[in-house]
Amino acid sequence: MTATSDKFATCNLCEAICGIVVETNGPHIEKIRGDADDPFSRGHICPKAAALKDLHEDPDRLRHPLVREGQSWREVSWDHAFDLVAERLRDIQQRHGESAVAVYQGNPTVHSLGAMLFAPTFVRSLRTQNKFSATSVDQLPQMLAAYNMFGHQFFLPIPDIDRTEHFIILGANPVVSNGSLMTAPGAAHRIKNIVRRGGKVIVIDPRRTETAEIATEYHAIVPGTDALLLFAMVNTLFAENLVNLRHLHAITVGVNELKAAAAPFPAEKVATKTGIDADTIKTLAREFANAERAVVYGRVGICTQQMGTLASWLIVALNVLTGRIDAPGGAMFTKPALDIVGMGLLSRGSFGRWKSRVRGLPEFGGELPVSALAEEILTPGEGQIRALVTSAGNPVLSTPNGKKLDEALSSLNFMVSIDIYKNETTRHAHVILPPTGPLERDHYDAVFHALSVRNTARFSPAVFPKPPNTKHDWEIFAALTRRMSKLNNKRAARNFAEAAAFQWVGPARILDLGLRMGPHGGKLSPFVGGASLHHLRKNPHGVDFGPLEPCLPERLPSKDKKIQLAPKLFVAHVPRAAIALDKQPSSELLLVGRRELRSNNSWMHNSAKLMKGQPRFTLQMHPNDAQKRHLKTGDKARITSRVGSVEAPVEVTADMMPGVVSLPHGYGHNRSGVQLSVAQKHAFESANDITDETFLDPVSGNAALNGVPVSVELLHQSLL
Ligand SMILES: Nc1nc2c(c(=O)[nH]1)N[C@H]1C(S)=C(S)[C@@H](COP(=O)(O)OP(=O)(O)OC[C@H]3O[C@@H](n4cnc5c(=O)[nH]c(N)nc54)[C@H](O)[C@@H]3O)O[C@H]1N2
Ligand SMILES: Nc1nc2c(c(=O)[nH]1)N[C@H]1C(S)=C(S)[C@@H](COP(=O)(O)OP(=O)(O)OC[C@H]3O[C@@H](n4cnc5c(=O)[nH]c(N)nc54)[C@H](O)[C@@H]3O)O[C@H]1N2
Ligand code: SF4
Ligand SMILES: [Mo]
Repeated sequence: MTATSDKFATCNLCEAICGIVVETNGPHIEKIRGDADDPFSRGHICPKAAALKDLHEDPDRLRHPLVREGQSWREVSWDHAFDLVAERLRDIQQRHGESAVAVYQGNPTVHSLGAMLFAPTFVRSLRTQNKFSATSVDQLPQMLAAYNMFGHQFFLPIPDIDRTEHFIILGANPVVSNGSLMTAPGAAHRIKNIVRRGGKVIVIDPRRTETAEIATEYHAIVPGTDALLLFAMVNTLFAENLVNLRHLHAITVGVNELKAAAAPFPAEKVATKTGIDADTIKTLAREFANAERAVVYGRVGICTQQMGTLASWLIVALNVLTGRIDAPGGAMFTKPALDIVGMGLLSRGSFGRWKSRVRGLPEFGGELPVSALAEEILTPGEGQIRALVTSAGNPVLSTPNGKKLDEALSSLNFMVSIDIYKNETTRHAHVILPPTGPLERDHYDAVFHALSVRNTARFSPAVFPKPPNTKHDWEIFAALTRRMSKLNNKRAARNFAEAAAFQWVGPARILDLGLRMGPHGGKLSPFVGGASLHHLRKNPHGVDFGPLEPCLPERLPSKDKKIQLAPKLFVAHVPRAAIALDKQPSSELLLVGRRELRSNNSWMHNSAKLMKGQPRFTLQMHPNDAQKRHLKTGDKARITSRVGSVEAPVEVTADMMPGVVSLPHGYGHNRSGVQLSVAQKHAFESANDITDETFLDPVSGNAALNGVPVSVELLHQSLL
């Protein structure tokens, strides 16, 4: 007889942070189901949760450090690997300067408490200006907007979707992505509830998405033109006297400057450019202004495009102009148990303190745009990058012109990857340091509780003990930090001391202190209740602190306690948007991305469970565009951009706007040296082999992964 037991845990694959129950039998997983007692996710999961079993058991997942010599890999001891890494990085820094070592941090970093707490000290110990991350292929414009408008890059307004009556969604597909910068487990259900309450849900996207399917209204928009549409909405609000800042009146500056900025963009002028007629635009603005509780929200499709910063700015601006910020049913701020913004645990941000060497792209929050990474490695001269540390990232598949970066990585003098797989990126590493998997370590969502539609907290102790001779990510970072922190100056000595102290204390006790000192905490007294690690351990399904509450101006991070409605940096770029009004439409097709429920960026394709069924790597295309090119569903097409070509089967669908085609990203597992046996059977090609590293949002340097001009031609016809 074997005994099964239920362990309560958290799915860490996406921002929805669903509570799960892992049914274990000794070291085995019998089943993973949603935790119906979780007060926040209430049993919701998606198919990816069950794939945590595949990930946990995956024979391809690395568990011990590997060193590469030529094409062959051998296992080494942790100490040997750490010493080797520190020795090589230091040697390169001594010979070529500190910035000769670059670092790239990927998305799963923010899904790990250990990495969140320990990676920053390690990155500081490198003392390099060449820091990159997935931020600049994702939410950078929204952070730049928050930094300029509220005074803190992480003070991000969250749509209060459980109480709104009017939800406008641009460039996001929460039914599939499960929500982003909007932690809302069961997002589809929450959106359906808006409709059930008699509210409106309006989706604006070049593709009639799964979210559009459950919305009350859908408008197709030409990729990259959202800023024009939003300007026209702002313009309508002013023209029709619909501006009403309500409670924000006393704490907002720049209303007149915003009005002037929007002046060149009346609805009539932007209609043909955006593909949305003038009456519809005006109605969108009027209904939004007149709704009882309303919010505009935008995400990846808004950020990763040429006018990403302007669009991100104008979304916040519309919410301010109608008094929706900090109002129930509008865009609100969290008060998380671990108050990463309020307690000053994260830096406010910075912009343009330095520029990338080759193209002069601006620093943001200490990082440079990743679109510049390949050229910084490939361009000789002083300041050239010669070594790279990657951590939880797969930039070869996830950043623009992946082929060029692929080549660049193979030219590095040294590369180390902290990663659980030998994949398209880490195959170039000389050393791979694999941390424990998500079920083998304690979990707390330091970031996503702070971006959530409710104030909740959940601590999930590791489901399984750490396997022998493995290390947690935080242990890897601490070990490397100690080796990298030379004791020859005060800052390095402090870094060393911090790393040593942190390592001794460990993430759980740091979290406990943070929870106690936070807004829901019981402080240091053992007799006062409130948030603490002990309290969360006693409530393994999570603790609900209730809906988001108004908190301005108290929590407003800006030094003058004001919301800046027209930041100078953004206003300076308005003429560029005006030029777009006069540009001739391109005869080419515009490529956009899409996500799928059973896929997670580039790295969950090794789960057999998720890869079952019809191949999902298809080029979606409108029937008119297909007909013009003599293409039908199933035909193989070649898609070509400035930087290269990929091949994909065509899927003809009226869901696409004419003139726009869509490919999912994260595939392309056919590169040699990859150890992903399931993914290699579903290799397909990488959409980022045709996205363009020179195609950018020029304000922030964020990659414009959407709206990329491409041509499409028939390669061979389907025999079916
Ligand atoms: N064309 C196009 N490109 C895009 C996007 C798009 O919409 N279109 N989206 C962009 C977005 S939003 C993002 S966030 C980026 C993501 O970009 P990245 O973060 O660079 O890529 P991921 O695919 O998330 O790769 C995650 C890596 O982390 C590893 N990993 C997984 N779990 C762990 C762990 O616990 N510890 C460690 N150390 N490693 C781990 C995986 O093996 C993998 O190598 O991609 C971007 N790229
Ligand atoms: N299943 C699944 N879930 C995920 C992920 C995943 O890979 N798979 N990734 C996670 C990550 S890292 C993130 S950041 C989030 C992203 O979460 P979302 O932002 O919700 O995700 P996407 O599905 O990329 O939605 C982007 C939408 O923008 C549209 N779009 C493209 N260009 C434009 C444009 O110019 N204007 C407008 N208005 N729309 C445009 C696209 O058609 C697409 O529908 O999802 C997370 N959740
Ligand atoms: S929506 Fe799916 S992937 Fe995201 S946390 Fe929930 S179960 Fe995990
Ligand atoms: Mo992302």
